[in-house]
Amino acid sequence: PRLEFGEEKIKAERMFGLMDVFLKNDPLSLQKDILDHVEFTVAKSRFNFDDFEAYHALAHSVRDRLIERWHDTQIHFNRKGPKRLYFLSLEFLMGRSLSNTVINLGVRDQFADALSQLGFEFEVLAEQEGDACLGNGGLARLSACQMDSLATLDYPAIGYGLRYQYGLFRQVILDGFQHEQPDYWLNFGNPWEIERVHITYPVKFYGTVTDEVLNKEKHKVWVPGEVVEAVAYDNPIPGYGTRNTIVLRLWAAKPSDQHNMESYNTGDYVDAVVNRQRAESISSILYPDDRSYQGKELQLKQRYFFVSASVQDIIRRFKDTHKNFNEFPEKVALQLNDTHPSLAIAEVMRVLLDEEHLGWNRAWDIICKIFSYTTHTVSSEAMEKIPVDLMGSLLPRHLQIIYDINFNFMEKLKKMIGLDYDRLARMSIVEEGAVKNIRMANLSIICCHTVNGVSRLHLELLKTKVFRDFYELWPHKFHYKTNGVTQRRWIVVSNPSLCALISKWLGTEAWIRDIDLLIGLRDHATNAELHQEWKMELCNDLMLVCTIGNVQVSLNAMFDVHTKRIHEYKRQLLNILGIIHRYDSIKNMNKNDRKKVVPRVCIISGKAAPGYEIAKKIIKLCHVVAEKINNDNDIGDLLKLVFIPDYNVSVAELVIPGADLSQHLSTAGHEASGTSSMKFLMNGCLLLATEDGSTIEMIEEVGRENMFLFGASVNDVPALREKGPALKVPLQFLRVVRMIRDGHFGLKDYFKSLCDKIETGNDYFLVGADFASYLEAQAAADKAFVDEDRWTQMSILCAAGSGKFSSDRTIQEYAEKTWGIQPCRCPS
Ligand code: KOT
Repeated sequence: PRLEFGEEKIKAERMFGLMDVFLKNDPLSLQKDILDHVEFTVAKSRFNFDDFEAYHALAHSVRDRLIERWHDTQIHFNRKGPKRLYFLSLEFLMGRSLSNTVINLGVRDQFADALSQLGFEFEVLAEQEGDACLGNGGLARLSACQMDSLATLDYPAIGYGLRYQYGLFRQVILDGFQHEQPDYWLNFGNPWEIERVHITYPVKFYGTVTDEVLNKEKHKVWVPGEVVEAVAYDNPIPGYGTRNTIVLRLWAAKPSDQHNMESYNTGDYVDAVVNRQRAESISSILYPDDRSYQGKELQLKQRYFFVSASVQDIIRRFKDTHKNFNEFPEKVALQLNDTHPSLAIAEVMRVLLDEEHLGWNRAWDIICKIFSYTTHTVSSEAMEKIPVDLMGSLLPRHLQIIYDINFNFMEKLKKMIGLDYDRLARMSIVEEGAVKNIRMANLSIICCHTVNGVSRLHLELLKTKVFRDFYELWPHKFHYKTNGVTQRRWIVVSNPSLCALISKWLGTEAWIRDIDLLIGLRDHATNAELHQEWKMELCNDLMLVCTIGNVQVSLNAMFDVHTKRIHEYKRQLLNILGIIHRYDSIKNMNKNDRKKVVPRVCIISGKAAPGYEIAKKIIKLCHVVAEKINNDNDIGDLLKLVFIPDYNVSVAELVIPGADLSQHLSTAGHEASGTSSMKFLMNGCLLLATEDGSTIEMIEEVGRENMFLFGASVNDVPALREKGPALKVPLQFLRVVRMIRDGHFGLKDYFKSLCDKIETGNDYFLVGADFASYLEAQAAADKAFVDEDRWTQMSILCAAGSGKFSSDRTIQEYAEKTWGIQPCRCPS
């Protein structure tokens, strides 16, 4: 039986009194814990185990400490009863956990010492861990950074997601072509999760809705056609410099025991069991994203499964301490990470109406107070639309509710704007046409109290283009919170030498929790001693070299990095054309001029969505160009091109600290924010970038003179596109495209469609129009690189000015302005 609240309180107090009997972190205790886990968890002899087994034992010892703090945090939150944030996201890119966890717990050095006395090296064991890739890219890594900040800033928050059995596909390159392999990441066990066999909820699908009378009132009853069980897996997320440890709760689908029993009595037993097993497929796979929504049934099932389990969990937690729903909006904030979890709106409405029997007006009032939504895109193709037929068959009751919400909204809208049918049609949740669709963005805007963009420019585009009709109706709903990344992972974990250097020159480690202090580096930007140490630090290249396989590169070269998902708008093609131009220019230089060339190692890395043909061609093009350049003895060290396969969080952790220059080339107006640029900036890497997304805000923070900016601005883009075939492109551009067309790198037929895409008149992303300006920025980077002092100073100023781009700042803004939550710090 559950303890009464008062009893729980007494018990908790007793527990806090016993704090010093909890796990200890002295070397002997740690060694004993690790060896016990070798013997009893990994089940190997403590006298004979390898690195992999040692990693698991180590991870379990760390996990024990995490669990302890997490329990304390939970007890503390339960006692205080604060408003909680529920962060709903279908994607989290957590990467590895070990180093991040021990650093946040403040026990890294203790564990490293304990291990070394056992004859193991911490770093070597850390390498044994695989990445948790439960997401596609920017949006998913952002969720991970935000969880770290929520924990560190002591906010009472819970993250909800799906426990995919297959993470994002692994990219394998064969003969320069991308192939996809499944990432069955749980194969070797996952020490970072805690299976909660008792925290399960039934999730219903299909079936019919009937009217029933209960206590003289009419109610809708949904009789499902299929029921699946959701099981919770908890992943503790420790804060840094605090005892607070929050949780990321991921749901896995299991066959349901209570339902679908009929088949057992009537049909074939074996068939029935096999059928039941199919339930697990709901949470089995992460959909690779190509930014075009396809309306697949399994994907919709997956999203509803996630939403329903999370909503049941949230309502159960609330009802544990509340008798009615009056206080619900004061205790619950629900954040939708893009529209992917937006079915939660209809689900909460359904529960309040059909299960809690609240009237429509009361339920609707609650909905409007609890939901907020962040959009991560500027492209309307990426906006989620669910075919009405699909929704009607899978979620019949939700479709009714969405229709009712829409009806009410349309009636209200007509009164406000009159009978402007075009506008009414654009703003309706239901899109009419050959296939009727539910527009999830419209549903979200109508039901959320706040819609956030992810950079200032993004909000501007939402207001003037993407959501213009809605902005004109409800200007107060629209805001932005510029994205940020966590300095814990992106400096402290991945670049420990830079971390030590920063702490030394700031005279404190406090910047790890208080990023504003980073600006203090500016005071030393011209200090010769710092320059010396900073330059040594920039030579981190060595690490990078180890990762780029069998291409010989010079350490004096500029390491020029372009890593992100392969997408036309991100313009990896512009980079490759620039490299071909550089190659061609060097080939045509005399000996003297060659001496002035700044050697470059160009690194490109990123995955293409499996069905995205053009993106896959770009990867192949990169490989054929690399093949040609890297094997040209005449070029030697002056230019190398390397494609690093299977880009993920761990690859990013290696590449970012080693980069001198990083490229962010999106056509202006296409990148909602961009977050990799923030990680490079924090690491003192200079940026070659367009004025897009959050770059515009970086210019304000570090100064235009410390960046290499190029290309059309957002305001220029429409006019340039308008020009069509009359658009001027430089001769150099025509020349490099001609080289590809003529088969200079082979496969001319294969690359034809790629060349056609950037031909004048066809070049939607303006590769040709921006080419001259791109080459100028590249030349400026070369020039700055040879002036070591100037480069070093620019690098210091970039790191110093990167404070704004910490997710701590972002989360604090969300907490204060959107969610209305307060820190709730666990005593330590
Ligand atoms: C994917 C599908 C539909 C809608 C949005 C996406 C999406 C957007 N996935 N990742 N993003 C990126 O999110 C980042 C975090 O906000 C941004 O920095 C970046 O510009 C987006 O492209």
